[in-house]
Amino acid sequence: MAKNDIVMKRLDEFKIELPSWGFADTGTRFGKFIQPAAARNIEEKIADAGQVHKLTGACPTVAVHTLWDFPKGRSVASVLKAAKRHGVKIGAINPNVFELQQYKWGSFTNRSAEIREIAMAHIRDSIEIARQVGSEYISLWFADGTNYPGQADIIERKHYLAEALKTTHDAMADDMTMLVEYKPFEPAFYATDIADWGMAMILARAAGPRAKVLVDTGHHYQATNIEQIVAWLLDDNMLGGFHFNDRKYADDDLTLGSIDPYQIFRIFHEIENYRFRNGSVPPLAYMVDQSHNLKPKIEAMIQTVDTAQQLYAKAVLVDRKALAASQAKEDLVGSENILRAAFFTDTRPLVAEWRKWHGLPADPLAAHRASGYERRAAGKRGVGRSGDHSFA
Ligand code: PSV
Ligand code: MN
Repeated sequence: MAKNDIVMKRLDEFKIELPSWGFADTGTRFGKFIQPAAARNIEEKIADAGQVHKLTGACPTVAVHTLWDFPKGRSVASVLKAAKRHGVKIGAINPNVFELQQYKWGSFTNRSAEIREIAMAHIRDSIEIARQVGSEYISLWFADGTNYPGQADIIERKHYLAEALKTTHDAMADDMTMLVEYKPFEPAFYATDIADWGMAMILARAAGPRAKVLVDTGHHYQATNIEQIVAWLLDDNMLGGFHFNDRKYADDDLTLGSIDPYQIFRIFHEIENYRFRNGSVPPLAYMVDQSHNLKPKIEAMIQTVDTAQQLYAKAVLVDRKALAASQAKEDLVGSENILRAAFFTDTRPLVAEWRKWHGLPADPLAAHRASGYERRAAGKRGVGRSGDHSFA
């Protein structure tokens, strides 16, 4: 198959899940700036995700957060109805065991068996929601950790986690996968209970075969070689998916590739290299995890999807046979230049061609701007919304 045809095929397969929370007003701990067009509830979040999918054709599913999107009184049926109306499906279910007061000392790692059981009940509820909406993923992230040396017994907390994750694994239907996400710090500032990919992998392995590791690109220290982690996890059949975002400092949740597009390209390169070596890639959940404090949210999502497609296409273009030959000769400059040649290829025409082929706008951002969606949403949603919230 010609290289460009392979790019088209890969773009067909490359689906990116959008996070419901990325369409709502969010902020930093110093406050939030309100956007009149921001979604106020799950129906509006789904409508916005639907707009991104309609224009990009690449985002058929929306990740939801159990606590934020299924508050008391919100039926699963109404969420399913909204998804149908806006042409998307519900994707990963994200339990939320980090926000309520009871989790001050942890959820699954709380020394109180009663609190651990409350957290487990929420996870079971989330698994039930997954069953009802037909989602194949339960995506787990824990804020659990300690803030000071000596605060708790690190190993005791590890044992609590292992036990609870095994219970979670066994509570899932056979066709479900659980994703275990790690993060080095925040909100815990001394020892996060699942701080890195090694810890996540040990726990996922112990939980069972349907537990995999989730790599959130923002959850690493500055110098960490994320693509190496991706390559290793893939090779050990332990990679389950991604939370895409970019960062300058820590978990900044900036739009993908806004700071370091080469890094995202290198991650995609490792995925395609795995395919080159093995013939195929295991199912991976490509998800966005971004909250846009200042950029208009739908625009930021379209920009992210566009960037992801461009960078993925570049990675597909790497001449892997030439690379292998160059590596065998220890030709460092030549090998690196093979990667750089693909990275510096302008893939915009290729992605535009893919869109044309699917009857999509060649420039989804321009199409969104021309559609008047933002203005209409602001008119409907902005009413009664204060732009000068004060924070205590
Ligand atoms: C935590 O920082 C995290 O990356 C988890 O994935 C949460 O589900 C998400 O952010 C909430 O925004
Ligand atoms: Mn995340």
